[in-house]
Amino acid sequence: MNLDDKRLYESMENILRADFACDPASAEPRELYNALSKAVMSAFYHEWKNGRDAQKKRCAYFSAEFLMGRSIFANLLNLGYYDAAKRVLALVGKDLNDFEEVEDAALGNGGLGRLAACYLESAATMGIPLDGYGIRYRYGLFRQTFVDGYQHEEGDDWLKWGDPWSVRCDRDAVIVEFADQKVKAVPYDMPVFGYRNGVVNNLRLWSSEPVQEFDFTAFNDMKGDRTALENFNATKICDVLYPNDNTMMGKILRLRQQYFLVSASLQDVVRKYKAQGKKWKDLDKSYCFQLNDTHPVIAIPELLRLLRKEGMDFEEAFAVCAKVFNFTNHTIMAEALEKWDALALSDLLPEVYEEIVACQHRLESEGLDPDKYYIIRDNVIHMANLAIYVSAKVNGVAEIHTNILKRDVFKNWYELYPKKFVNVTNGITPRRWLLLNNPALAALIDSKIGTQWHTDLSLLAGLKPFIGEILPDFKRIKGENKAKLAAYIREHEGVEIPPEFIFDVQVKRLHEYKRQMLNALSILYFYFGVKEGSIKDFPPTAFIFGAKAAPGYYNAKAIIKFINEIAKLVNSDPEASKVMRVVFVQNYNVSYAEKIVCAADVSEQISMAGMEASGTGNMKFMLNGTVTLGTLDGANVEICEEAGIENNYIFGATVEKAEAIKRFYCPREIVEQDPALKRAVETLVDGTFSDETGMLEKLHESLLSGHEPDRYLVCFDFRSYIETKERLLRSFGTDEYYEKCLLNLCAAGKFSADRSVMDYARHIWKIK
Ligand code: 26Q
Repeated sequence: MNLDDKRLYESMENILRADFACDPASAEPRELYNALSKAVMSAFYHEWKNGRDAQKKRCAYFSAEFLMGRSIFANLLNLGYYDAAKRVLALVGKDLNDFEEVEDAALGNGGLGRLAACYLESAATMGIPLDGYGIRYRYGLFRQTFVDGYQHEEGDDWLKWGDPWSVRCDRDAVIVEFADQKVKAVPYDMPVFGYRNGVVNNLRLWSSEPVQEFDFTAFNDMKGDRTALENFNATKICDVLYPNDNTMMGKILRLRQQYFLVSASLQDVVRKYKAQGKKWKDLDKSYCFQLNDTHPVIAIPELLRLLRKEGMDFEEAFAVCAKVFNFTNHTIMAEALEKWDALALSDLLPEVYEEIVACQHRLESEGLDPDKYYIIRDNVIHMANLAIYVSAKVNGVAEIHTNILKRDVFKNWYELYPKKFVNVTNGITPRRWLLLNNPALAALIDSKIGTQWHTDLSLLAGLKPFIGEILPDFKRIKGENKAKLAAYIREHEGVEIPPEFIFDVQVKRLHEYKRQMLNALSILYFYFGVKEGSIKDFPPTAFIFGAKAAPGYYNAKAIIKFINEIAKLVNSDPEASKVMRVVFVQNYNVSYAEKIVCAADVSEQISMAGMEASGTGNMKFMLNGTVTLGTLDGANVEICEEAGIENNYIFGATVEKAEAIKRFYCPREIVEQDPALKRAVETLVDGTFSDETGMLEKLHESLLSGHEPDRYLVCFDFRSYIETKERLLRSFGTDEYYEKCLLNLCAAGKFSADRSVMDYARHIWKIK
């Protein structure tokens, strides 16, 4: 046993004795997990709590979501403790795999929340002083199961095994005030470890609690005294994450969550800033705030309010805010842009509302066209407009997305403030999304170009000359990853997928614009083609889906049912199942993604052009050596720029074309002229599938009739998709195909979140 192992073992042993009254040999996995995590935490206490330079400017990343996934494996990797932990566990006959039962911290919905998590890790690795501020939801994104092919939701008890990676900081608790209640905000701090560089940044998640101890007698008596009820409600604020993704819901509890997050976080920063004894007008020299979409935008009027309380006049306070806030937009969809009813907001937060009104007045006084520039109009508050008006910088998340913001969504604002608008293309952390999820491939790369690329992903380009050499090993590793995934799917979904099949994967939130429907219809097209004999020698393919639908999103849930019915049809067919399998995995989350991404042969990124702001799943697959079957949308465009369009499989209408088509689009005509497409579409209503709810019929309706039939051009892109997909599947297995995979891997450098956070630091935060 070397010194590190010995220290780790002894530290674990002490924790097990004190907290669980057991020793390493008798401890259960849950107890070992807590002890190992806490032992690591205590070893890095000094770097975490004393390692910050008070002179350095810091950025606070305000986000309603942080989709962290599991911390233990990523932290061990970053700290270089992975092997030590393995050895120490082996001493008592245990294994890191025992911790596969640990729940994900799913305090986010999808892309936006996972991006925040990747940025925290990358900032720590790049030595950028970035702190996360969020909400410690008691229940994260719901746990999904399928019952008879329909999605069911259950509460996500992510704290089941405890939360050893957080520390409750009672001494930093603050009070948050609403018009009708006061609540205590208690912070839980989570260390964010840089990759083997000794840097530890912080993620501070707030939890709401009653101001006073709960008084049952008063509660039972309800003596005209509001306090008891207020206290009872306090815990509710952080109860649960709203499960919506790219759709707005005007729920007042959601506004309470947003203000709770923002008020507590700003009080925290204000307290620290005051302790430094500096002048308020210089706040931007010490701090800036990145607003992750509109969800935390209420921070702007809240800081105005606080600065006025500190004695500034509105113009002075405005000048400070216009320097410290920056705003990231993640979607162009009108239904996702946040709006709040002015009356409801002024009832809940009267002083904050006054500041928003003051912003509106200031805007009016600039003599601009009030139809083009407004924050409040018809008693509705437009949060994105408020954010743009006051922020120093506004950014989109991929080139094409930023261009659409400038040209279209925020056109008027761009004309007024052209210099405010910048692009920062999204990225992913290569530590979690290659080193951790695909260690064999990472080791293969190391053996050719060393390990520098772990923190400078552009160096992957240096692997190009070795492509021929590593090809056989790459194939073998992919094969092994596929076999592992197939075993996992067999165990968890009860579906058999032969590992030698092509793994064609679409995993992401379920949304009509992402067009899981297009994929589904293509599977039916291939199925009927194989059955009828019009498609010969179909390359054996497993179509793998993973997605959660927002519980209130009817069509999204219908699409899940549809795909599950297709899976039943295909998998139980003795002929078709020889060359096709379909599986929709349950409860797709970060940990499932780690297993899937390293095992995919085809990455489906097939959103209607102009709709996907960036996408980040596309980058994860690329980094693991997977070709993209996709549209020219979001970051797919830049993936093709980097890796060559000829090395990917691009189909469908471009943004320009899609916009033009939409004006005189009639999907019914297309379907009538395409019998194979018609056959697939008609399965929704011809009794092929069992569905008592009528939701499949409704899907049929939304494709062919109704107000805006086939809003996302599924029928229009169908042929182009089928042709490209069939060409891709038929090229699978050739050396040329594997070369394309590796050329994509070599070109993935741009999509490191390290590059993204450096872009933010240089151009937006002005740090370093
Ligand atoms: C708003 C109001 C009320 C309730 C919920 C919401 C809400 C919650 C989450 C609205 C939107 C979201 C999430 C949006 C999102 O994840 N967008 C994705 O962001 C990624 C990171 O930039 C991009 O890669 C994706 O393209 C984009 O869809």
